Amino acid sequence: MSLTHTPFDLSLYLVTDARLCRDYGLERTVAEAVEGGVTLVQLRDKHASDAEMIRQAKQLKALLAGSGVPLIINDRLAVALESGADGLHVGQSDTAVQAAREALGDSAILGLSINTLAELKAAPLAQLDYLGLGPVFATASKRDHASPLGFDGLARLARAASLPCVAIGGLDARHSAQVRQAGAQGLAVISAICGQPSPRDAALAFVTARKDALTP
Ligand code: TZP
Ligand code: MG
Repeated sequence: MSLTHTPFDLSLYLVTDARLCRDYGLERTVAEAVEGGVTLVQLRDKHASDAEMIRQAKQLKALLAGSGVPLIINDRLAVALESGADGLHVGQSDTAVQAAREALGDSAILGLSINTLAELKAAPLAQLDYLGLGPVFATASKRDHASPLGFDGLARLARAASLPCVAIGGLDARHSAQVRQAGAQGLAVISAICGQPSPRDAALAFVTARKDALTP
């Protein structure tokens, strides 16, 4: 099946954490991070109600209008449907991919978290647009995360995957080249941008690292 989804670029994928963004504010963090070079934003909130998350998603959607940066919702299908977001990211124990695709339609961007080759084998890839591979390293940003893959584990999964992949977990700008060498299209980050003194400069550091890696 070929999906006619919204175009997206996994190069620098910001996953939000409202608590980490507290000093700066979620909207300002996202606005500055996009100025700095973030290419995709995922609204993730393990504490907010659906209603609160829908309100936040609508605000972020308005803020991102015209930027070409899509907004993806973590886990909550109802929020993705209600808020006009561009897509949904699900974990292994969230809404089933098939059900999410049916509810969201073909134009939505749909991503799935993968930590093992068995999960990759079992994934309904034809229903998906991208895979999140991780965690690459242990991280305090996700409770009870799966075992860290390291760059070797990341490369094994990225090589076996027939979809675009974004790496996640304990990453910062210094990891840009190794992540790409491992075969992932980009880096997904929370704490390397959220809660940083300047989210704009933090995002720019990834863009600079990428340029440096591409310059012979
Ligand atoms: N999934 C796997 S690791 C992770 C998620 C949501 C957290 C990534 O946060 P950080 O701060 O970039 O390590
Ligand atoms: Mg989840």
